[in-house]
Amino acid sequence: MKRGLFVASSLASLGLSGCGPLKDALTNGPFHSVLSGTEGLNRVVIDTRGMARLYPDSAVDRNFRVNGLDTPSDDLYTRLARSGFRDYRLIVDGLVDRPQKLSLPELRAAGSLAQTTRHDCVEGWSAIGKWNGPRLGTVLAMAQPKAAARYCVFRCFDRDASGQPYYESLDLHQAAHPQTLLALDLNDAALDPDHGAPVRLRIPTQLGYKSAKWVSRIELVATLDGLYGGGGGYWEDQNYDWYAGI
Ligand SMILES: Nc1nc2c(c(=O)[nH]1)N[C@H]1C(S)=C(S)[C@@H](COP(=O)(O)O)O[C@H]1N2
Ligand SMILES: [Mo]
Repeated sequence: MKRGLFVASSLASLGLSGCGPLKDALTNGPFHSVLSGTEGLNRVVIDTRGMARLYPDSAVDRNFRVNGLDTPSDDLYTRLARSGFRDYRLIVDGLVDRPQKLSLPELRAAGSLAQTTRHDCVEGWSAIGKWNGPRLGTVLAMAQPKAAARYCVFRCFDRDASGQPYYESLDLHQAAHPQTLLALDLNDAALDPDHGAPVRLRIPTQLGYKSAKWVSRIELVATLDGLYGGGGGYWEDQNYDWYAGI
């Protein structure tokens, strides 16, 4: 087992999250009161003008660390992966006028932005990768969100040991940030299963847990209430901040 997964699962068995200790320091320490006091301001600065730093391709970490829940091994995912995800369709539905079912070639045709950015995990490690794929905003626009839509929810193929699915959410403003991608490639190769194949969210302006891997469906909703724990994400339901701007 990879060390990160081992640490995460042993912490989980203690009832602590994989990103727990540092996260506790961030949410309970003095840093947090500074953050909460200026959160409104941060939100404006980061979401409308703030751009994540771009790195030269020479800075990429060729062995990009793998972290989080285990790569899905259920029948559906295994079958899709075996055929090179030929039968995969990304569903975009919910509060939209034109629900979409997009194949990988259709997603590639929707745009291709190459972006070398740093992924920051709340556990305290970072890795630089070159990501490539269409902007999330472009793909959402294809589905024509209705006026009542406020968030997009990312449903993923993976589940934790207790059967709880991983999910994440962004508001439509964060989703439309020009650096928010649906990544199809990492370091010039199609995403491998461990890094979230065939499609993962890549949002370099927010902490790593927001960048959902193995995305199967994006649902547009008016509220996050009533969805699993109501926190808007797998880790958020375990008390991580929904707003994870860096
Ligand atoms: N579906 C899914 N997405 C996920 C996770 C996960 O467990 N499941 N872990 C998150 C966390 S905490 C991190 S740091 C990154 C790890 O991405 P990597 O394995 O490509 O490094 O994925 C994020 N997205
Ligand atoms: Mo993370």
